[in-house]
Formats: sequence, C-alpha cells, structure tokens
Amino acid sequence: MRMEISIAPLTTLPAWQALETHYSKVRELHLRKLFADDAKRGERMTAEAVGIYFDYSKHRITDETLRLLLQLAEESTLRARIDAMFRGEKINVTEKRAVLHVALRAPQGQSIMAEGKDVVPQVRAVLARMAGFSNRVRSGEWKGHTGKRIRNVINIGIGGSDLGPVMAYEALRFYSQRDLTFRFVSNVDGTDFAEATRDLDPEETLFIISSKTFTTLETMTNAHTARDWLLQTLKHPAAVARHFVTVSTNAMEVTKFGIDTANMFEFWDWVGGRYSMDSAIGLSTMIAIGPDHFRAMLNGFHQMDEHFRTAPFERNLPVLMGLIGLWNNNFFGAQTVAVLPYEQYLKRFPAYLQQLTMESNGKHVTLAGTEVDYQTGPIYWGEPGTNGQHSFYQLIHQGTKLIPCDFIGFLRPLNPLGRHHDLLFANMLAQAEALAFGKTSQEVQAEGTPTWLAPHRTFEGNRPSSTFLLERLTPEALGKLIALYEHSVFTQGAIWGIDSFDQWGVELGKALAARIIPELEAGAEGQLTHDGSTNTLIKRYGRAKEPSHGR
Ligand code: G6Q
Repeated sequence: MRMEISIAPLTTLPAWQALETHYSKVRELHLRKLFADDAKRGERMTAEAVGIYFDYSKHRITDETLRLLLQLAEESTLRARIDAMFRGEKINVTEKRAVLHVALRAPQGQSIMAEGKDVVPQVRAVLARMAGFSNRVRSGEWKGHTGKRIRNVINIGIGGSDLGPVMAYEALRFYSQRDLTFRFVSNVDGTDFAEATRDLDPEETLFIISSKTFTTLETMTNAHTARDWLLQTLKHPAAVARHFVTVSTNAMEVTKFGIDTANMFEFWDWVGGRYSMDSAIGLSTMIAIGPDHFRAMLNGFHQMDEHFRTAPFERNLPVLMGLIGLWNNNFFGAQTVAVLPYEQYLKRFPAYLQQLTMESNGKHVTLAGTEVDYQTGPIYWGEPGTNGQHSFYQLIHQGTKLIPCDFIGFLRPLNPLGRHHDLLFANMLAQAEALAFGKTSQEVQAEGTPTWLAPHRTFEGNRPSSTFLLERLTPEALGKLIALYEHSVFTQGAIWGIDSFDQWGVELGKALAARIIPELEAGAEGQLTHDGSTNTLIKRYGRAKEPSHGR
C-alpha cells in the first residue's frame, strides 16, 4: 500500500494566502489589548485532553487566526497523512519506510499493520522479554560473570539511541531503583567512556549496546572499548555474555560483534531512531523504573496517540500546538522556540526535543524534492526554570528577537519541600505574564524611574508563549508530553510538505570523517586532497603526533 501524495504548493493554498493578508492586519496587535478586549480569553483559548491543559491565549492570535490556521490544516494533507501513518503506509518516502512508533505503545488487541502484517504482537513479545530481563537485573537474579550482582547499567548509544534513554532516566529518576547506577555513553570522545566507568567495578557492570543499525561509528567504538575494559579485569571472553546485551534491528552485526542474539532485544526499521525511546531502546529506562512504570509510560503515549488520531483539529492538542508554532515561525518569522520546563527532572527534555524537532523538520525540500519557499523547522533550545531566568531570559524579554516559549509546569511536586513548589510555579506564571504584558514606559516612569533610565526598564511585552500544565510528573505524564511534541512535529512537517522521518543531513559529515580518519592515523605524511583549510588542520594534527611535538 503506497500513499499517493499530491500537494499543491503550500503558499498557493487559499488558507495560506488568507493568513498572509490576515497577518498584515494583526501583526501589530498587542496581547495587552487582546486580553483587555476579551475578559474570557484566558479561559477560552485553552484546550485540555488526556490530562494536559494547554493555554495558548498568550499567542498573538485572534479567533480569525485560529480559524484560518485550522482551514490551512484542512487544506493540507495533514488528515490524510495522520491516517496513512496509523495505517502503516510508507510515509517516510525517501527511505521507503512506514513510520509506526505509535505501534510501540499500542495496547494488546489493537492491530497495526506494516507490510500486511500486524506488528503489535511482535512489539508486545519484545516488551515481555524486556520485562523479564529487567526484573532479573532489578532483583539481582541476573549475575555477572563472577557471580556478583549487577549494580551499574551503562547504555552505549548515540542520537536516537541515547537522547531518549538519558532524558527518560533523568525525567523518571524519582521512580528509579536507587541501588542501581545508570550511566550513558554516547560521544566518541574517549572522555565520555573514561569518566562513565572510572569508579565502576566491571564485575558489577552491565552494558546495553543500543544501536538500530549496529554499525554506528561512535557506538561501535565505545562498545569495543567497553569489551576491552571488561576483559581486562574478567579475562575470559565468556564474560561478555553476562555483561553485554544489545538492542538492535541488525542480528547479523550483533552476532559478528560476539554477542549472543539470545541477549538481543529487537526492534524494527519502521521505528525511527528519534522515535525509539519506547521500543527496546528504552531497556535502560525499564531497568531503572521497572516494567510497570514503563507500561504506564507507554499508556501515556498511547492516550495522546489516540487523541491525535481521533480528536477534531480544533480540540486536538498536537494540531493546535503545531499550527500556532507554524504561525509564529512562518508569519512572525520567529526563528527559535524556547522550551522551559519548570521541573528539574526534565532537565534533559530540551536536548531530547532538539533532536526530535530539528532532525525531523530541518528540511529544505518538499516530499516532491522541490525547494521550499517558506521557513521550515525552528531551532529548539531551553533549560529548566528557574535557572534560565538568571541567564538567557533577558534576551527573550528585552532583546530584538521574537522567541516563543513553551512553559511546562506540574501542579504537584514530586519532592514537596517547604515553599519550593509554590515559588517555582509562581516564577513560571510570572515569566509568561511578564513576556506577554511587559511594562510600559508610563508604568516605569510612574514608579519614579528617571527618564534616562526608563527605556532600559521598559518591557515591550507581546512575547508569545504556551503554557502546558500537567498534574504530576509520572511515567504516564511523560509519555503524554513526549507524544504531544512528536505529533506537533508531525503536524508541522505534514503542512510544510516535508519528510519528517529521514535525516540525510547527517550523511555527508559521516562520509567525510571516514575519509579523514585514516589520514589522521597516518600522521603528517601523505597526500591530502581536501580544501586548503582542512588540509592545513589535518597537517597540524599530524605534527602533534610526532614524537618531537611539545618538547
Ligand atoms: C535518529 C537518527 C540518529 C540515530 C543515531 C544512532 O532518528 O537516525 O540519531 O538514532 O545515528 O543510530 P543507531 O541506533 O543505528 O546506532
């Protein structure tokens, strides 16, 4: 089954053109006025589903903006693409693959087809194997080669095989088994491995080699280093079987590496790397929080999947979020989005979202291969509040750039400590309020500020933000939140008419590195055929390897 994609160029759609005209009328509207004119705006411009409350009233939109954005969604291929994704069609057209991360969290009994086969039973089977293994590690039943129980779990992987596991571990640390230590090694920089292992006992350490392809340079290099590190102490190659498990789609390469495929947890080519944290790539997460919490997280994902699939667009959280983001990006020209979780456990969430959003929607051609004549994915960045307030928020408040913000807050803390949570939550609300409404020069002067200082103390306001509220950071809530972003990325990619599921942009650098590696290893000698800059840098590196260097 193959989806026929026929898309009129985005900027020729009636809704797009109407949005352009509309933008010229509303661009100067101030949030102060929008709120003053509509006492109910702060209640009205909100949506709530599956336990996430989304306040989008502090965006520079009117009812007409929303109406036109929703019309744009209807005129685009969004509906058809949502349905095609859930039907297992090969919507990742450049890689000719289905995109079925939604199947990873489908409950037993639901069927999702890929290539004419229901994939849900295989997903459930791997989850059951993961649960069995996780329980054995957590209980101490799974022993290392010398009979000691496993105390340390190190996930070796990069990109999609790292960012999700690290983020989920940090996010759900509250629920983790505290007598186990978790570390994550991704970088080919030896420091990453050295620092992650320097205080660990190999006899008590389990490595999870997470790699969809099992050919990734960084992961394979770290995996070999891990094996050497282990065998230096444990000597016997048989130890590898007790201290290494893998998560991969590539059984052949796993076997070549010397790991028994009995210790391999499988996933499939229809799971994109950056959409894989709830596949077997989440094995470290499951060991940390246990199978029940992991299942609760999947359930959270699934609730948002169902909401995205079935809710009408005007009440559909990921669709609304995607559309408003598109309005900021394509009409107001906002280049970036700041993600500001007011929850310390979400400290790695912005980094995780950077891959999800930018690898997915950082594309310059449409599905048909033609150059886009509009902006695609914005730059995502951020830090947890309140820390960011004492650093980069200044630029968001008073700089010259328009930076829409996503505030993410939880009504109840996981670690209630005195007044902390009230202070945290108050700060989040205050920032969104200050960004939207600012402080006029009249207000500043009325406070007695000298005229010369008033411009510096004036806040223009009219800085847009979304506020997302959830009850408490549970595994289920995390699943919902991630799926919300996944599907808003999907929404935007569908409207922009791009392939949100490939990542050809990472290829060229990889190929060039493969060429440069032997040149660096050969030292300063040899014929170099790069550009003048690269040649000079290679030679300089080569000279540093000469015995006389630095003497
Ligand atoms: C994600 C990308 C990429 C990938 C890494 C690791 O969508 O495909 O980040 O996850 O390159 O790949 P392997 O899992 O194959 O090692």
